[in-house]
Amino acid sequence: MEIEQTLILVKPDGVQRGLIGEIISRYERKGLKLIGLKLLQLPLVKAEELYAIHKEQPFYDRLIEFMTSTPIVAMAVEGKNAIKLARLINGVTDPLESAPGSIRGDYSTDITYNLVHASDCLENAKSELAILFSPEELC
Ligand code: FUP
Repeated sequence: MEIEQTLILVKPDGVQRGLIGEIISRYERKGLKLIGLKLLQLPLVKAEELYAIHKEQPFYDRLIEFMTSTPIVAMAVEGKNAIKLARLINGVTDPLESAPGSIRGDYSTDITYNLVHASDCLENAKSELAILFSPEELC
């Protein structure tokens, strides 16, 4: 049972739809602890860094344009198995597969406009947290 830290983003659609509070409350209710939180317009270079692994994918340009279009909320959370739990709370990427009760299962019908991001492993959680937060910004 590992205490982990992970990065979660409320994507532009979540902010535009007024779902910030609803989304954050789901991680809090589960017992994950917020240790960093901010609203920002994601700079292009940071979006490219975050999604570098998808650079060759056909959806890459649309994804980058979307993620940099309007503000996002970035949060750092901490807890036992936080990385896996955050992704369970989010639901899987495909809206046809995401379970009711998950954020995507309850609120999203589109594979790109899917409301949230959460790091998928320890190594990526570390590098993604560093893209969005300086050490002084984490409590
Ligand atoms: P996830 O880990 O669930 O956020 O999803 P992935 O890392 O597989 O994909 C990252 C983002 O790419 C998704 F959130 C949305 C976007 N994407 C598409 O737009 N189309 C696709 O077919 C797959 C992913």
